Amino acid sequence: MISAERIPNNVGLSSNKRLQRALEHWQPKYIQWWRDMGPQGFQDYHQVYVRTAVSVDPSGWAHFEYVKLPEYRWGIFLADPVHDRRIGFGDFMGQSVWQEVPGEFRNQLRRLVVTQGDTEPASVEQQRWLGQRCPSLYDLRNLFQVNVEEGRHLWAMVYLLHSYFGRDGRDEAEELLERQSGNRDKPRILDAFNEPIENWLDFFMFTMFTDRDGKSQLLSLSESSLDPLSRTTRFMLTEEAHHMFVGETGIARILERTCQLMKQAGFSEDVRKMGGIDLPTIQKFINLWFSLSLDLHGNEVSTNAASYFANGLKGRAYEERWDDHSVSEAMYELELLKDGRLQRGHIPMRTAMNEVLRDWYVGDCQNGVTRWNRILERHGISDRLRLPDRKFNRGIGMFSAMHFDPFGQPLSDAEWERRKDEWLPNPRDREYLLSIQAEPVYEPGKFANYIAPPQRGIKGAPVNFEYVRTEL
Ligand code: BYC
Repeated sequence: MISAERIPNNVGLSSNKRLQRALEHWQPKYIQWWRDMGPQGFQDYHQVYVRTAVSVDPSGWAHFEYVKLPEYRWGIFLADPVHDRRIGFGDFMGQSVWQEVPGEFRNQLRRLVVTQGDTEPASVEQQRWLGQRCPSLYDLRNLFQVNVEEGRHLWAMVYLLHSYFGRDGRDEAEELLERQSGNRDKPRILDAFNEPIENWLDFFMFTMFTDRDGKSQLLSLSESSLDPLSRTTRFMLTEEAHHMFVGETGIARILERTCQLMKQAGFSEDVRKMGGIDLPTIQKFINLWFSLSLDLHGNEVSTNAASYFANGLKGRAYEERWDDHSVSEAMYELELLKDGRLQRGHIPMRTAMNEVLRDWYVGDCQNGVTRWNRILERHGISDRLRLPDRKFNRGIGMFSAMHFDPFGQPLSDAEWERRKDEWLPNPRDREYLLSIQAEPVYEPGKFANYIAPPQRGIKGAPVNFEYVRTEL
């Protein structure tokens, strides 16, 4: 019998026999998946100083302890209910929110929950080798914190599938453990979650840009008329914030170190000679992960998105900040690619909801890049990092039909082939990064040469705290 203590929760698990039975069936498969596909080499002997959510109030949420990863207590939490919550947008605006899934929207809602759920284990799979190349114990612990929380996000979606989608939901929950990132026969659903994350620059960019798409999507799902989905995603957002912190500060620390090395080299030397990561390489990884994460917002013109909005399934980020919540007449202006030519045009705003969310996302990413540039400025370095144009390197949406440079200028196929290595990581860049990450740093307080230490440790602990310890 699964005890409520093993699965911290605020969904009344101990009195819900049906859910308990469903989870009893699913949990052993999850643990087996974690052992097979989770952090490689960190399953049995290592204890990690992680936080475990034991309740949704701040004191219970920030509960820290040493745990062996497969023994982490993955919990199920919903944000507190909002009294008399009403549907805030679309055709049913003003009506009471739903506590059960309406039959007519069952397929659409299931698809949204499954797509969201699929990304969570995918990211753990993508990151499973990074522990073997970590720049410090502090970073190793952060990686595992992110991993266990992605695992918990999977639990959150599986809770919804088991509780609200009957037999189909149970089948989907099993399949979430069967698809595998990068597997040719059974890949993960969205493309970015099949890309390898083989080095720590990939990891920090992923947590900066791809987890931020998690934020976009969770913000829009937290507006949903399906109240359990809204409450689940609202709590997930609090965890997502830490993942983006890991990404943004990880890159900030690399930049700090790169600037120090550039100065030592008299501003002229290639920092690779000193074991650092040069700014052009950092820019290429921004280009890659930003463009992959733009794709995760879907097509610019999407009837799916229009219908999600009309039916109240998925809103806009911070829906309450908009004036018009029905959006039945409004038009949206955007750049369109028609017959191979770029032109500005207008489309009904409901069909542009993916693009509206992407606008929010681009703004949020830009704020992060601006903060990174302050580090360069502080060191008196005139180079600046930038987001590439949103047409660059797209695999989804209308701009995927053509090639564009990072400034948004169209390119012929031949020109793209000739120049893409200038803008995206090439095999030599990847080889170099692996070469400086070949030896993991497991000594407390020590950091790899290419990254500066953080300004402070975790939860008041010093930077040289033993965040991961080996029990042998
Ligand atoms: N890759 O009408 P469209 C996170 C397909 S990340 C492959 O635009 P829609 C996290 C689409 O399936 C957040 N295929 O689609 C971060 C459809 O195919 P079919 C995850 C794609 O549905 C880090 C066709 O194109 N959250 O949480 O409007 C670590 C038509 O496209 C892609 C969600 O996904 C793609 N990128 O928009 C851990 C939220 N994009 O069926 C976690 C839920 C589109 O016609 N999902 N297609 O053959 C959604 O809201 C929507 O599914 C999407 C796509 C916004 C993703």
